[in-house]
Amino acid sequence: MHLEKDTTKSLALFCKVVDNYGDIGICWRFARQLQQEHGIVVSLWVDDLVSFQRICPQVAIDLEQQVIAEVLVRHWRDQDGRFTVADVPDIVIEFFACDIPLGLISAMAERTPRPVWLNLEGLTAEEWVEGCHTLSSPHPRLALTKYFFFPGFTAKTGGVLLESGLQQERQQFQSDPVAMHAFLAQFGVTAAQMESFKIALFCYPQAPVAALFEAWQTGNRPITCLVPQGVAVAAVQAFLGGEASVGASATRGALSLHVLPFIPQTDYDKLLWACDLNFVRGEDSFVRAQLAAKPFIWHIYPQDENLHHIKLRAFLGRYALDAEHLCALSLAWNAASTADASTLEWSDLWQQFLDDMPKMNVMALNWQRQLAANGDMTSNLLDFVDTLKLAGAQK
Ligand code: TRH
Repeated sequence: MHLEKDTTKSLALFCKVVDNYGDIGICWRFARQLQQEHGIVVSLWVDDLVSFQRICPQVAIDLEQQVIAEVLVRHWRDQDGRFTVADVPDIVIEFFACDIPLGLISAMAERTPRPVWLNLEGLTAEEWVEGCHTLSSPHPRLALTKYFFFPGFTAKTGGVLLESGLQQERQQFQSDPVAMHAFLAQFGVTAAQMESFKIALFCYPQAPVAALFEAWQTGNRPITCLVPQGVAVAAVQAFLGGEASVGASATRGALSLHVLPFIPQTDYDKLLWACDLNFVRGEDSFVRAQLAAKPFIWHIYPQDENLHHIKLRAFLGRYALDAEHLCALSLAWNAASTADASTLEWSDLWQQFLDDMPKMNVMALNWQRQLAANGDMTSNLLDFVDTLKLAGAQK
């Protein structure tokens, strides 16, 4: 396959789905932005089309290659592919240290000029990232250098994925109650529930959802909780007293629950924008909640030896230093509290958190502005590519 054009840059992005939807979620968002906002000819190589289809229903899972939103999507089946110099694009990106095919690396070494080769890393708020962002790693045998690109929350990192029109689109949607209601009404949210405190729930199965449902149910503020299908299934079924199928809903005490379809990624932002509070997880929904400029609780992807607790605290240290109740609920949600889990009073944690909403709304808006001030990750990455080219690093 030949991707070169005279003036347009070409780029191949390699994505291995380790788990769930975040890997392809990030790569798909990134690929579209590269194409739509920078006119780059993008090939997205992905090994798991089934996961991809869940966030992007247009994906046909049986095709070797297909074009979606002007991105060439290629099913990455194995490491054996044969590549010639003509197949090598200007930029090659491996997401999260996935090993790209050896045949491609050999062809990359033979191409003049060499392609820019980047490893796009995972997002963390830890400080060490600033020291590792854009570091180079020369290939042990070939005349090729790989560079590490770290997304992040400070100006010394690559920033986060942020589409150019996003904030305007969000503000427009959030200032249009009719549009917000129409969006939520398709999931069964009534006019009365529109006036309640609305929560979108996305988390890993081990989150203490039942404890929180209990606190919401017995609280005095009406709550409408929207849960995409497949999320928190055990607690949702227990609350509903039946299958957690799309369209199922129930009200007990102050809590009304609706099970939604898993929403296409292009619409997921609207759910976050329309709710008062978002529970998110992993990496991509976590970033989208921040860009929604609304308070959120993050369920971090679990790692061995509770390494994720370090990452969670690093983030809270940047985001929520002055918000003790947000920190307390976030730590409890992630089983990272110093207190014994069995002694946690969820009703108190929740009520204190809720009382802090006005302050957290301001914090969320300021944080979103701070992220935007770091520049968007895609532009930052392409600027870095240009600096490498200017420095002749790819000759
Ligand atoms: O799905 P996640 O848990 O994904 C990941 C992966 O597990 C990955 O291996 C790990 O490295 C990473 O977390 C930290 O959570 P995430 O990152 O939020 O991705 C979910 C994607 O699904 C995101 O692009 C938003 C999208 N989504 C929808 O499109 N519709 C929906 O209804 C929901 C709930 C999510």
